[in-house]
Amino acid sequence: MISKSMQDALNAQINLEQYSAQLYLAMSAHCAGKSFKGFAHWLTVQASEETAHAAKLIAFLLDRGGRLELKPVAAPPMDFGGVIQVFEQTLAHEKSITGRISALFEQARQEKDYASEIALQWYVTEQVEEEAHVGETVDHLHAVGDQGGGIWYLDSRMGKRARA
Ligand code: OFO
Repeated sequence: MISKSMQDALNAQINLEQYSAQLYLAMSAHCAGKSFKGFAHWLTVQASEETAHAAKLIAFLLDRGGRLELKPVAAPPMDFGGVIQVFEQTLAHEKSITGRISALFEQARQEKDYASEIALQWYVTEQVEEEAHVGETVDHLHAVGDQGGGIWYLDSRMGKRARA
């Protein structure tokens, strides 16, 4: 049986993963509004991954006999600036999520909750991948700037991301 403190922490993380999905859908709509259909597509796929991250945590919580407490999901912003700013904000968000996952992992370790620790390892690895991909996109965006042909090339490349 999972501890009350770990149950609360996992419920909070589920809410954050759901917020991440909302945030990326809002960013996707923002990019689509600027006719950057490829960046919009990439962010929609990212939003569905975030929903899957929440679902995976929910399944784990229930398997441990925990209680799911869904809370209202905060509304994301509607304006994000240019595409470079969109992906800079994505990177900042992912870094903050990495911090939350690390804190959860530490809590599991302190509580000697080995099952949670092992489940959270997947999220630790996932965050490395997320930060690496988004960080690379930010570098590419800085290299091409937000004017000229380079950004349209990047847009078409981002549009090729396979659906999760
Ligand atoms: Fe769930 O990894 Fe991004 O936020």
